[in-house]
Amino acid sequence: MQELSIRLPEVPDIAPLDTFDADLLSLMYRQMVLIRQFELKVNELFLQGIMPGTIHLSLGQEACVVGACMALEADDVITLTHRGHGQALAKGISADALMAELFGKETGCCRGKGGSLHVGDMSVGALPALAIVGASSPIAAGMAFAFKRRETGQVALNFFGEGTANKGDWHEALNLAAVWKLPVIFLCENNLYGVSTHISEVMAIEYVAERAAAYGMPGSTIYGNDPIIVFQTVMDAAKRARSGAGPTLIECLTYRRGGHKRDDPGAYRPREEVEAWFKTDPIPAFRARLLRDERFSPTALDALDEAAAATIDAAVDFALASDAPALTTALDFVYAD
Ligand SMILES: Cc1ncc(C[n+]2csc(CCOP(=O)(O)OP(=O)(O)O)c2C)c(N)n1
Repeated sequence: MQELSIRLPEVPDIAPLDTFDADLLSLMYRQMVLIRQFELKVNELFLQGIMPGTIHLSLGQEACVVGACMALEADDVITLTHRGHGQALAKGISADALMAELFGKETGCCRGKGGSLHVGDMSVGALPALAIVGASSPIAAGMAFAFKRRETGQVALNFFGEGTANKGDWHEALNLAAVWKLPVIFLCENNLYGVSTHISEVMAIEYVAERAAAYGMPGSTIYGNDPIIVFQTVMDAAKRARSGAGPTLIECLTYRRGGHKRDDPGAYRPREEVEAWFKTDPIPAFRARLLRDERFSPTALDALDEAAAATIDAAVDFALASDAPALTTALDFVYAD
């Protein structure tokens, strides 16, 4: 068996932000804070026994999803994973619609029929999540195939975890996407663990992106706790996809702050690894980086924090006040018309 090796974060040199538009940076910060606060609230409600269902949180992975989604156009499409709350909010699903979905209410983004594991909304380009690990990669390639055939100029972005990269359907998707030069981006949120299994126990290579070469597409492993690095890498990949040059594999190194799901304290993770990664928490790091730029002040960023908190409180009120779907709608959307 492969020996478990501790992987500590390597934080790259951070470039100055002055070439970036202040509105874009504010939005990036606001989105990351919104996702963080959304999930902290969901966790709190879950522990109080108010929030039903099982919940996979993406606390700590906010920079990956915000950087990636902000690099896409509104009509580009993402596929979501079981850890999809951040992906959904980053692509434009409202906190109201997402919270209501988690409560199984008819005002939810899937009309209360999906729950946490199946969130999405095609009106904002977020394909409802599939809980079957790996199943969304061929679907992303399929959507990209349609975009190419119809010459729409759209791009599909497939979110997945590093554990998923060991599944057969994932490999088939990458192969076909490369052979047919499909406009798809495969974006791995590598948080080092598939449930409790460390990457070094299931992969004999160090990085998922090394596999790109085997399929004939570019691949890169980047620091995933900085939204600007992710944003720029996905922008390049999207440009390449739109130009007809084909797919790209991007691996974002990140870490989940909690366990795999709510009943998992994550005790299998070495303390040294946890402590090192927790120090790289993307939100305080990005905040500190913004504050080194004279266009941002603590007061302005505090105001964004407060606005996000108000949005989440309103989302909880909205969800609790909404009705459950009527029993008569149980079979709606099960079959195509
Ligand atoms: C085909 C399939 N096998 C097993 C599972 C159970 N399962 C759910 S999430 C998960 C781990 C996925 O790990 P990774 O792809 O790294 O994503 P992460 O949970 O780290 O975000 C597993 C094994 C599943 N949902 N689908």
